[in-house]
Amino acid sequence: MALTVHHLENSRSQRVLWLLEELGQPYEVVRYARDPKTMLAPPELRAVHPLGKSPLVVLDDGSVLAESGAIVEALVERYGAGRLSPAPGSPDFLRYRYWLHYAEGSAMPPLLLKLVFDRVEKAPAPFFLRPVVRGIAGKAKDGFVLPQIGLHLDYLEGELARGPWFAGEAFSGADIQMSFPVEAAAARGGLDRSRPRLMDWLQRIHARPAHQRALERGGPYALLG
Ligand SMILES: N[C@@H](CCC(=O)N[C@@H](CS)C(=O)NCC(=O)O)C(=O)O
Repeated sequence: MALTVHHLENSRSQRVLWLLEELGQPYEVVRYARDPKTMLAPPELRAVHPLGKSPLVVLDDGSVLAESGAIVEALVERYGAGRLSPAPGSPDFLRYRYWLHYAEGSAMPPLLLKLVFDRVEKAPAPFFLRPVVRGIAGKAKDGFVLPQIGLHLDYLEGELARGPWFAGEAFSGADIQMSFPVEAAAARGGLDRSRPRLMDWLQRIHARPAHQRALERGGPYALLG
């Protein structure tokens, strides 16, 4: 059985294709389209894992991996042979593991809230409720969501002053895992040229040949900006 990536269009699973391209590890892709109204994954993905969320990877021994940070860690461990990870036990390895967790555990929640409140603001509502709904969404965004996104972006901009890549001098799986929140921030979280190190990092990751090969395997990816 070949290693298989269950890939939802425009999603976090783009990172897994990119990682496998960086590793030169052969894999198969099963593509899924989002429901155009809800943007959710189709129910078929629940046959692979009960949550039906992407990415999902089925290893050659049939084990199913979910949760992108855990997937990146497991694939680098299994196929990396020392590549894409700092030496275990080194200070950079601690940073590497930190970013694998931080991307989904800390960076994504405010970006997801921004997406949800943007949609609430635009959702159809009876005319007499519209000002109330928009007022609540606007207050949540201005009072909490946008300042939180700004806090994270300032932090990340500062971290990239320590070295060219998130886990130090070498490109690693941490950069792959961090790509989704930084791309989401550029697409809808206000990340722009005022944070030049993050923008430069984005340019450098997008220029990698493996990143481009992954786009060919995964299909159009709207988060590239
Ligand atoms: N923290 C999880 C999040 C998984 C997740 O929410 N994936 C999104 C894709 S970006 C998804 O499948 N959304 C469609 C749905 O929830 O139906 C991870 O990093 O793997």
